[in-house]
Amino acid sequence: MTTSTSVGSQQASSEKADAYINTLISLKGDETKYPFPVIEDAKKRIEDVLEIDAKGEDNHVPRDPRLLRLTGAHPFNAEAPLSLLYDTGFLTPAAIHFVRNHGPVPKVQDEEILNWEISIEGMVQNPMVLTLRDLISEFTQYTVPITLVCAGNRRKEQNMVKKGAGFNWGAAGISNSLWTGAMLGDVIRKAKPHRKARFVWMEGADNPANGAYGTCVRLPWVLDPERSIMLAYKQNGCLLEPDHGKPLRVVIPGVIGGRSVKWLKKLIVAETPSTNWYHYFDNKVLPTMVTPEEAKANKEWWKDERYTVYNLNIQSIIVYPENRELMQFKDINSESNETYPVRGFAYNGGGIRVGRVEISLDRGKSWRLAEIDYPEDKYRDAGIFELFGGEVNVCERMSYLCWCFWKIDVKKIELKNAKDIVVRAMDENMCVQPRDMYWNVTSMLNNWWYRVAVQSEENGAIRFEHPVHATKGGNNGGWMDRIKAEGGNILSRTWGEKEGDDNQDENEGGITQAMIDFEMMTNPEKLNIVITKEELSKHSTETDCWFVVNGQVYDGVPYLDEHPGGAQSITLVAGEDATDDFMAIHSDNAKKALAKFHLGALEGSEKTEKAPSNHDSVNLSPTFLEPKKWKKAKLLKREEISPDSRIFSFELEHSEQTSGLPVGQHLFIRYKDSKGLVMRAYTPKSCHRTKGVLEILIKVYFPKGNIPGGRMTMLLENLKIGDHIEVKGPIGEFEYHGYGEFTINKETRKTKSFLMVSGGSGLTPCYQVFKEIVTNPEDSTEVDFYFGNRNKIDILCKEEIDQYVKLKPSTFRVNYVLSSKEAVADQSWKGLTGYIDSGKLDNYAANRKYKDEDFMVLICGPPAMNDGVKEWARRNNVPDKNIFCF
Ligand SMILES: Nc1nc2c(c(=O)[nH]1)N[C@H]1C(S)=C(S)[C@@H](COP(=O)(O)O)O[C@H]1N2
Ligand SMILES: [Mo]
Repeated sequence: MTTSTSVGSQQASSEKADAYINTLISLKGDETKYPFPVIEDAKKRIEDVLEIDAKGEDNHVPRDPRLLRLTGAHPFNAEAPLSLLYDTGFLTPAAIHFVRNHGPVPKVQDEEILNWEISIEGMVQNPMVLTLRDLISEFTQYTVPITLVCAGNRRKEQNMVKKGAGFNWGAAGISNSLWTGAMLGDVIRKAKPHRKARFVWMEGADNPANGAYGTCVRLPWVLDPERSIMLAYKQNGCLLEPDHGKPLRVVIPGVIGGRSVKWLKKLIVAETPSTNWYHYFDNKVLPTMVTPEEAKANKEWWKDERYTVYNLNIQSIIVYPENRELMQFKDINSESNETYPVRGFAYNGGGIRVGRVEISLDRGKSWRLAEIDYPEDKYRDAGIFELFGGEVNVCERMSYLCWCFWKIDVKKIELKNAKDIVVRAMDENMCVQPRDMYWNVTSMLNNWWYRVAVQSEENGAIRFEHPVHATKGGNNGGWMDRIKAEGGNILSRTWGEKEGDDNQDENEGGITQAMIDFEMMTNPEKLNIVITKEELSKHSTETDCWFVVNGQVYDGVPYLDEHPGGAQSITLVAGEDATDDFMAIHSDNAKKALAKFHLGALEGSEKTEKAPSNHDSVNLSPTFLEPKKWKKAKLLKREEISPDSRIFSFELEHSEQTSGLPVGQHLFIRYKDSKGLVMRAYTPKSCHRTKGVLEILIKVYFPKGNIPGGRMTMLLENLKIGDHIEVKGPIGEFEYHGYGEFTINKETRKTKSFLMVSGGSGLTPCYQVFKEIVTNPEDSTEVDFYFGNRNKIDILCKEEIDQYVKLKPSTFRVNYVLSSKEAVADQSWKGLTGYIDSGKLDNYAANRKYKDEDFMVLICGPPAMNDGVKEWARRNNVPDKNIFCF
């Protein structure tokens, strides 16, 4: 063990120590003469204690006011604004390095620094106590550029989907500094670990809520120079700042920040992982189905070391364009080649290099390779040299411990035409960032594609939106917030954006793959032709072969010559049911191709059980809907009840006919145009007693800028009076019979009271049920109805609902909840504001008369709302069978 610094002495007095430290600080040179990035923090240090800290336990800790505080005043958890972090470059000054403190910052005077003691104990032959002075003078000192990242980086995105156990990090819970100190491996080696030892436990001097902060790291990693695990006392050439572990901390590159224990006091060598509270209950990625309730109830999840996070995962983030950045197109036409540099950073764990960074402007259909700059390589190329009193030897290892920067020029016109920019990185192990979020209860290591949405603005400009905006509290300012407010599903294929053909989110409840397949594989004109089994059996030869898929008969002859699987695969099923084989191996295209050869429905199959009736012949049936047959209905009337909602009235077959739709069930509407078939589920507004017409209440999703509107709602919007649509039903698992009696999943039960929660156009199923209750003077079932909308103007059927309240004021209680910023600020609004969350529902629960088993929860809204209500109900021990989501 050699000491590369010539200064330092075990006998240094307090004054000598000061002088010594000053020499170390002054070792910095002129930045311009280095062929790699260097920082001189001493000149940029922050001196002032902020007002917010002055009264608290951290009143001795100076902080940079530019850092965004992510939690309350204390403990301090903060990140820099994303663009500030990026603009600052490869090395992050201590002042804006992210901070994650679990408790108050230990107070250590400068005079005490060199006498700071750490103990090395446990499974070692030479247990010892070392002062920082010993550490500096007895061990080789190194200066290493290292990126630290908190495991919770990007957690806010997960919390927007579903609130987990941690606070909201944006994407700047990452920083990169030059750390100076001894290698932890050198120190542990000197203590001589036993052969059976596998872990090094670490403990800090801080004393957060659950005892001293502690965790562990694997011993073989500690001993591996490629890992470069350090005991650092300097950051960017200066003694550690209080927030970053003054006077001594562990720095573990490539591993989540949570293992890099600050204010280090104790090292314990052991055979098993740490038993510290923070090691068990922090820094885990539990399986995605473990809910907050389950994680709380069942501590075994936390003690399972398989779910402990050590290495970071591959990550890339877009910095520019920034959140809310506006791009104008005044002087740019469609031929313009003017480009914009899309750029950001990437990092990875375990010392594995980021191998590539790609962006997509078409949601992952095609990708473009970005250029990557690795400033760490400049250190590698510079050989061995001294910096800040430590040896820089990046060239001696082949691991990658720092972030890198990527950039790609994109034509502005392409950005204008894109719906979003997504980025993904892949490491040298070919591990790539996933498209889908791996939601987990601690919301850690979130690394799904970083998506910047492109929104059209007035005058042809576009505005960029990051997923979230890092701030304490409010959710404002990112696309996730916008999608939530619109009632979209963030996790859908289109990230919840409503847009024509791509849109999978617009009220598609109840459509099963089987229904989609059925549409695809049949010719509507043949559906009413019944083919007997006898007839089928006549076509079972090698030259004349029919076969059956899903109860429909197809002609196999045209396939004999060109079937990719050979003629035999057809003749083998001649005259037989080929459903399993066909469905197992065929693509959607093959399924669609089958429709051409559709001959009819096989006798006795479910599609033919009902006598086929002709659309055009007069039907004197008392009810209109048939569950297995599409029926035409003519548009009679279209009423605009708000700027974007309509009531469409369709004519039934005769004036005495009712829809035949039980209360609480829905129906399908389909419409065919040149672009194909669209199908959606709706609950009518008219009731099962209404005669002659079927009224459907619909919120229209209009196109916005270059984003097309909702496919079905725009088709309906453009229907002319007299046009036909097709309907089929009823469908649904819930039916209300009156007097509290209902059937759910075929079981009939009774309740005294309903809690109904609807969001936006999710009104209709609940409306059906409460209307039935309220308009029957003898039905005394109680109803509490929570109705969430953005603005007052969006509240569908408000007047009617208010009328119903007047009918039964003591048993029908309505709570309107408005979520838009304007509504929240509106003093004249007397109803509730915000989202329908546990707070509001707890209040309901407190006033409720009935016990859990006597009430029934009905929900119909956007997925986030539905999940929230379900979660609340489960937490309040409402049995699952008493919760129903339409
Ligand atoms: N003693 C101690 N060490 C600690 C913590 C802490 O609260 N106490 N927080 C950990 C976490 S979760 C992270 S992400 C890093 C953050 O280091 P920084 O604040 O220097 O950025 O410190 C880790 N070390
Ligand atoms: Mo962390």
